[in-house]
Amino acid sequence: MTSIAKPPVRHPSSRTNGLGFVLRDYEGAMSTLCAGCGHDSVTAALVQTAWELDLEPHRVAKMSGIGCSSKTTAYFMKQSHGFNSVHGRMPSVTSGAAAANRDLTYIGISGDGDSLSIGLGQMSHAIRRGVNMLYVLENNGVYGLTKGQFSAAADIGSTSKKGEANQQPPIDPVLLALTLGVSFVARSFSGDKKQLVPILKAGISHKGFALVDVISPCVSFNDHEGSTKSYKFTREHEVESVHTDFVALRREITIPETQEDVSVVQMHDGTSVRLRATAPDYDPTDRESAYAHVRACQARGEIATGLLFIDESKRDMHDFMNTIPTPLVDVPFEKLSPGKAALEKLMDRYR
Ligand SMILES: Cc1ncc(C[n+]2csc(CCOP(=O)(O)OP(=O)(O)O)c2C)c(N)n1
Ligand code: SF4
Repeated sequence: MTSIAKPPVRHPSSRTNGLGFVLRDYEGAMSTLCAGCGHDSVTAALVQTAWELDLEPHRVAKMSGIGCSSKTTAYFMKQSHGFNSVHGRMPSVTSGAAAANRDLTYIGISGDGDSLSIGLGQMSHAIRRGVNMLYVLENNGVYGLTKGQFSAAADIGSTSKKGEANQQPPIDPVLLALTLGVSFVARSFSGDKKQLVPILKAGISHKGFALVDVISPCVSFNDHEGSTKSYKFTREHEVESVHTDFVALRREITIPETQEDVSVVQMHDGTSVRLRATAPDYDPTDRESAYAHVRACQARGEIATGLLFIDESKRDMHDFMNTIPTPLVDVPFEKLSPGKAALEKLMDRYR
């Protein structure tokens, strides 16, 4: 993402999306992160995702906690709602917001420190509840904002900038989410926009909790030889589970019969996509094999990326709680709060 303020003029030949907006309309404030920080690449992917999905900015709520990662929400979709909460508390604030207004698109951005240390309980319960949100975990293996302490995602033996080796086992957010019953989980790399954008699109379009763990190197404190979250290490150890692409729900597009490894599919907007099934035996709808795949990659010192698991049975927090279809913010106050007399009557039942 840019660290230089750009003039707010629109080039006459800029492409517009279905709402008539250009890509720049989905940008946010100027980034204050270090030049080269992976989090800024995630921002660029989010800008692209929101533009391509024709998201209406005023129907989006960007939620975050504290950390360099949590600043991301300021750098995209400047016309959207946003809430920058206390360190680790983004999931519960989002749960509350989603309970009150089920009609907004919730995009939560967090760090590995924010999510896996102070916010571990919060993230776990948002997964259990199936809060309908995209949860992006910008994972750099350190606390960037507080200058490079090991986070709970740091691998055993990976070193700090000064050379000290981490002794404690890491928490893998993908394995944790699978165990907690997550209905969508994927992993990607900030340096791989081609893979990340379709995954973010799929995560936003998924009904229920969608976790996207993004390896997002911290160039100031964790991009050195001994790091397992550096650009170099991630590029060398990435293993894509299946080639991922995202097609929005419209008229059915079928894959043409072909003898080739690559299928060319025509899209609604006139463009075409090339699909290559890299791992034909990988089934992203089987929780057990997703778990086994991530563990096997880990054992080989590899990083499993791509869409790792999806369950489209379409149950989210509102289904579990059996709430009404109308967002609570649109329900008249008298209905939401029937008054003192009704409360007294209810309390009488417990006396
Ligand atoms: C309650 C509380 N405890 C500790 C802190 C200090 N603190 C600020 S950000 C942070 C960790 C940030 O790490 P991470 O979430 O991984 O984000 P990054 O900066 O690496 O992107 C900590 C410990 C705080 N702000 N509030
Ligand atoms: S300290 Fe690290 S995480 Fe924070 S902005 Fe700089 S590179 Fe990014």
